[in-house]
Amino acid sequence: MAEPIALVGGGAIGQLMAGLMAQQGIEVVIIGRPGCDCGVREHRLTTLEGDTFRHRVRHLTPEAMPPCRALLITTKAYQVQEAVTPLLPRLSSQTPIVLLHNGLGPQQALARRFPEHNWWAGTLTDGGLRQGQDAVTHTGLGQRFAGPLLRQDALPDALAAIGFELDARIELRLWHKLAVNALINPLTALHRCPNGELTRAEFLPTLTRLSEELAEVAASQGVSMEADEVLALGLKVARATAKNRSSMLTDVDAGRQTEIEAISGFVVALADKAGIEAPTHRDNLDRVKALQSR
Ligand code: KPL
Repeated sequence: MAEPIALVGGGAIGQLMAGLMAQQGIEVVIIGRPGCDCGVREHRLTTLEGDTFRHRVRHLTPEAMPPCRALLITTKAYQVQEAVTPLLPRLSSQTPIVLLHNGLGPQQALARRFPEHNWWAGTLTDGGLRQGQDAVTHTGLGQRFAGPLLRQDALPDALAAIGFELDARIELRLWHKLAVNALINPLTALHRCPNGELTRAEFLPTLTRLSEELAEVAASQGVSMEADEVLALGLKVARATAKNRSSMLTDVDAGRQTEIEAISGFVVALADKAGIEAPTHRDNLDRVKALQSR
């Protein structure tokens, strides 16, 4: 029998990945925190067509992770390093480790620290809504891309089976996703509004400054993104997801830690390193951190 896919992070995207793979007959095991409740649980995926797909998933502690054909990480950006590091000794250096979180920073940090492992990063634009502990609704069909960070490698078959495409320049795609998140997420959290509100004229000056600063920081890293391209992308996604509450707004409302450090914090840290001013991203960083600590 083929080895299973191991998945860490049981939020909406993690459960969506598990459900889509189970539909393709691929076994997924979910790795919880040390000491978590283990056992086989029934999960439910409500498909785009409104059908209910039920599948059984083994939940295991990190120490019980079996040999797997790939490890998928769908935790929040700030949880990735702590979640993945203890699992590394249980993985072969060939096993793809696929990081699917928002923001940038942890991907490069992990790949630099453990270059013997087969690091991948990916991004997807599907919508998923978690409905209870083991249930998720697929709310929007998106595009799914993944690419290796250190090696040339073929797309893991389990990712291909659920519609991921190989992107050999995944870092550029991650920069585009970072740009979208850096324009939309902090402002929606600070103004407590759905994404579509940001297309109103009053937000244009701030979005323009965020785009200009981001393009300058990207250029300092050898990443070519024009400010007007960044702005157009941010506005396009804000329009396309107009009714969505961003993940950062949802986190703030739930009193959870946000991914601000891997989004605005990443931009500000690179700006500081390159001696560039990024005052609008810094302002977002400070204000969202202040919201979190209330
Ligand atoms: O990725 C997102 C998020 O909320 O984190 C966007 C694209 C902004 C959709 O809400």
